[in-house]
Amino acid sequence: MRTSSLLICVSAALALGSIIPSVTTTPTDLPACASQMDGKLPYYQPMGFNFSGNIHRYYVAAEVDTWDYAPTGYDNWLGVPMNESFRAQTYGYIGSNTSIGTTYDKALYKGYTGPDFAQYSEQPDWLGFNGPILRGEVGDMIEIISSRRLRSLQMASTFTLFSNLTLTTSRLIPPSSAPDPGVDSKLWAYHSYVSMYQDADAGLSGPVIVYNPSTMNKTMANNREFIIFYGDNQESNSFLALHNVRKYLPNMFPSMANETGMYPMPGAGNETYWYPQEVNSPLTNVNTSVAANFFPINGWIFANNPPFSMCINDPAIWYIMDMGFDTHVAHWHGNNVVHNGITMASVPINPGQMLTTHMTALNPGLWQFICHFNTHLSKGMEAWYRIYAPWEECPLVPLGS
Ligand SMILES: *[C@@H]1O[C@H](CO)[C@@H](O)[C@H](O)[C@H]1NC(C)=O
Ligand SMILES: *[C@@H]1O[C@H](CO)[C@@H](O)[C@H](O)[C@H]1NC(C)=O
Ligand SMILES: *[C@@H]1O[C@H](CO)[C@@H](O)[C@H](O)[C@H]1NC(C)=O
Ligand SMILES: *[C@@H]1O[C@H](CO)[C@@H](O)[C@H](O)[C@H]1NC(C)=O
Ligand SMILES: *[C@@H]1O[C@H](CO)[C@@H](O)[C@H](O)[C@H]1NC(C)=O
Ligand SMILES: *[C@@H]1O[C@H](CO)[C@@H](O)[C@H](O)[C@H]1NC(C)=O
Ligand SMILES: *[C@@H]1O[C@H](CO)[C@@H](O)[C@H](O)[C@H]1NC(C)=O
Ligand SMILES: *[C@@H]1O[C@H](CO)[C@@H](O)[C@H](O)[C@H]1NC(C)=O
Ligand SMILES: [Cu+2]
Repeated sequence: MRTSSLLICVSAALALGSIIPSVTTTPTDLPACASQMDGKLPYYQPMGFNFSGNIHRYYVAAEVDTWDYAPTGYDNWLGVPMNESFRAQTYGYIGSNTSIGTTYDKALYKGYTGPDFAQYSEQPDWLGFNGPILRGEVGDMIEIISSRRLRSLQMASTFTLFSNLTLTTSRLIPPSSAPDPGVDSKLWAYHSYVSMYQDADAGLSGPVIVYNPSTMNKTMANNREFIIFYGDNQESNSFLALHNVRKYLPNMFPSMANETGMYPMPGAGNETYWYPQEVNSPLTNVNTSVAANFFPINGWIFANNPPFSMCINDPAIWYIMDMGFDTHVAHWHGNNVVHNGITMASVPINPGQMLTTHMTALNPGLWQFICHFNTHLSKGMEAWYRIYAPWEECPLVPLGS
């Protein structure tokens, strides 16, 4: 097994949108990493950064987890079981002995409560396969231990790709990450960046919310905050594609694995840098009739999500992110959103972009929000949201409490 500490360090790091990456320690063991969560400011602080004294600590592991894009077993858009949905049939979402169906192993970020990585941190049920929500105010520091606890995966039959490396990183939130004028919060994101395309198809991204100074608790208490992740997952291109065939369709594995030509372009780059990308982008014969393309919202297709819920008149902040390779058009039935001061029915978003939009929950009902591109919609890009009516009891914890 070949490894390179430099590269594994890079590959394990979370790429955080626009938050100044500062000192990243060398990979080491967990206790050593934990002791580096010492609240010390990194030696370089960008101009205008005025440390608030607040430190937020997060414990994030990249893990392999089994994920079902349609756990209810229903296409809740047509209102029929998946196996009777013409859309699910058309796009290869029905499991068989030659198609994996809707359940795959994915690489996902998981939040833990402490440096022992013993217990998952609590996350909202609608968050789906997003990584844990990281938060902080401008002027704060975020300290993260990230750990790769991907189970030992045999990509080829010959070696184990992942180990349990951990590293500590400190991130400052400078004024250049601040919310837009007139609002107190803004969405950023983190994602894996070994081989971006294969990583994104496997999962491995999550949200970061940045607040203005002294507004985080207040904003969280007085708004329903929702993350919606418009993604696209080509399971045939996930770096776990071959692993999935081996696990879920073992009979097909021999014809899918190309043991001789598994890694593209041997010798094409400086191996010190290139090797992790090579092993993360295995050349396989896995195709879309075996492992389908999904267009999920937070990991769910065909409104399989637990509804995003509000009481009537609640202010809501919808944070939207797009981490795949396609443009999406976020569209809510029943209620409009305000984006940059403009009331909109639909909000377009490009890959790698994050947007923060605001809604007042005026129109009660169980509504869908979708991607307005027909092709994405057909492949599952719709989710539920609910606004409880004035004439029914709202079971949610009231805002401001
Ligand atoms: C930095 O914070 C200190 C203490 O709160 C304050 O006195 C100072 O004006 C701030 N500087 C800037 C540039 O915001
Ligand atoms: C779908 O699955 C159900 C339950 O397994 C079964 O009763 C039904 O016949 C299936 N429908 C089709 C079209 O295969
Ligand atoms: C898949 O199952 C069908 C019948 O259920 C069988 O005829 C076929 O040979 C199987 N194919 C493979 C590749 O196992
Ligand atoms: C990684 O950590 C897990 C859980 O602590 C352990 O079961 C596993 O053996 C470790 N793997 C390696 C390669 O050290
Ligand atoms: C914000 O809430 C957190 C967690 O409840 C608490 O520890 C912190 O002191 C609060 N900050 C302020 C400024 O009230
Ligand atoms: C395996 O990969 C090699 C190198 O890319 C290629 O020449 C060969 O045709 C592939 N074999 C199969 C069965 O796809
Ligand atoms: C590859 O990168 C390493 C690390 O920067 C460097 O030491 C080495 O000289 C490079 N090799 C080549 C062939 O450029
Ligand atoms: C996908 O691969 C399987 C197994 O090799 C093959 O039977 C099927 O025709 C392929 N489908 C496409 C669309 O290439
Ligand atoms: Cu779309």
